[in-house]
Amino acid sequence: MSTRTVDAVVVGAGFAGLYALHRLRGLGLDVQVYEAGSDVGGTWYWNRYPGARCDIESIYYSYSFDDDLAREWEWSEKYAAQPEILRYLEHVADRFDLRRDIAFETRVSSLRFDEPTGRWTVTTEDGVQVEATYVVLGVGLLSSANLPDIPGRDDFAGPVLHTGRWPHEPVDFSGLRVGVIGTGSSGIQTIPIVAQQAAHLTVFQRTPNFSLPAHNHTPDPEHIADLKARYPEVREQVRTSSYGILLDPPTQSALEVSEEERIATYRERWAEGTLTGILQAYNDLVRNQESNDTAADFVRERIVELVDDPQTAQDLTPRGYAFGTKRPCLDTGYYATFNREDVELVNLRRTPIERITASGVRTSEAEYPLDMLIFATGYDAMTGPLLALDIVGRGGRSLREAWAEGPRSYLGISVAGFPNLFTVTGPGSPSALSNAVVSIEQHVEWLSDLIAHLRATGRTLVEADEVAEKEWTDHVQAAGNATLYPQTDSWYMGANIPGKPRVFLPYIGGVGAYRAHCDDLAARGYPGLLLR
Ligand code: N01
Repeated sequence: MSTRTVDAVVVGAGFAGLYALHRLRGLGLDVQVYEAGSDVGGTWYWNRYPGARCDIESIYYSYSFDDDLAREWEWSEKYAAQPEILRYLEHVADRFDLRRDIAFETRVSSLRFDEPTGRWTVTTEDGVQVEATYVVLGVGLLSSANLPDIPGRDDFAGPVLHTGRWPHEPVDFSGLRVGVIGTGSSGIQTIPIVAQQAAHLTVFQRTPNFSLPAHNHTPDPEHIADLKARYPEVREQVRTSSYGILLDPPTQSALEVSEEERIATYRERWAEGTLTGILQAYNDLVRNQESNDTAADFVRERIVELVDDPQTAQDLTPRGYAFGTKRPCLDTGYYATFNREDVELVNLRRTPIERITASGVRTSEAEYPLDMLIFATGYDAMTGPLLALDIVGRGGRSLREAWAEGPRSYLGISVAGFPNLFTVTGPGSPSALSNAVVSIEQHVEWLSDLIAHLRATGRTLVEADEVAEKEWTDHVQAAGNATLYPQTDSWYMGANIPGKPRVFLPYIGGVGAYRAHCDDLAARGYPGLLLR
């Protein structure tokens, strides 16, 4: 059987893969997309747990590449819930006729670079092979579910769910004793909803998180009309901002203003209900511990106000790490949920889990009988989804070998020894520290312009130069080391996965500055990349 040859293979049909397909098609390329799910959506296809919604305002957490799409689509909430975001992505797939080039329920199992032909052989789990000149990996940052190896994990007799692999059919919690392990963004979103239905909910918390109120609501039509009326200007502001959202950059240190002024500012930001409002109130909150303490203390005081039982309030209060260095959460009624009689918090720092049994969870202190267990235990972030693919580049060297001591990448998009392969929002790019959709668009546009440049100049191969890759990788670490992030155990540092190298995974230089740097490189003929 002859192997089909295409210009490009795209892996994943979420925000990244869909836009990559659209853009590469626009260059006249023959593109094949592979997607493990049965439809488009990526993260928003898999994360169907109750309460799942974005925590960047929907008006910005959407594509900006098509003015008509942006003007016509109406979000029903400030922070849309998962079903609406999924409908949006389905609409995009229909609108741009994307599905015809996507093979669904098809997981890529390996990618091999063939030096003589300069092409990638992409093999799927069902054995189909295709050859491609370019490979675009749009596999997401947070798509490799982490199911921690807790003793007895497989012994539990009832249903075991992971928030990132939620069933398609509705899950009924009525009358059930439900346990949730994990209190990151997923846990914090789902816990209040599960609590409303379950007979009893036990929350197993290892590290308390800083969570801020979303104050979600129907968007003000006048505000939306105003944004849409000046859409090109708004889009430009978002694209050149630090985080990919509209926000006036802070100019002062938290320590430059009086305590009274600071508290008033934090109160205002708390009332606004955004993920970044408090963290971006001052310019040194992620760099200076003393400044950070002012914001952390403010949030801690709010937690104590919201939770009735003093011990539970203490257990829910984060301490020992800087506010923002573990990704903060945006919630709807999270802390108040612990005021319910039928909700119990188990502090695993005081009483660790000893094992999961057939009928529940046993800690060092007690046995918690359960009918259903939900793992909200996160992901092997950023590198996990890439390393799950068996990628072998030039000279038979695998990506796993190349990244054994942590990811190395030029701009977070290209890796030395892996020609014509692009990692959308890969480690070393702003990605996780930004509105992912804005960062995705920037990467997809930049890489498709690069491919257009190659074609226009008669080149067939592009690959990161090792020296440039080292310099960029060092720069990413230096930028991270100038902040408080590396002091905290978080998925940004790979610290949530046993044995994972501890490096700062995203680039903290800011979306706008990063874009300007990438644009400058493009204008100068792509120094740092070897074009052959
Ligand atoms: O995962 P997490 P997540 N025993 O890694 C705990 C994005 N997101 O799925 O902190 C007991 O944040 C772990 O404890 P600890 C967003 O970027 C966005 O919630 O490691 N507990 C932690 O409490 C987010 O940051 C939205 O001590 C264990 C939790 O599980 C990222 O995805 C919604 C454990 C995992 O928290 C990941 O969020 C959802 C163990 N063995 C997700 N192992 C939006 O709102 C882990 N934990 C857009």
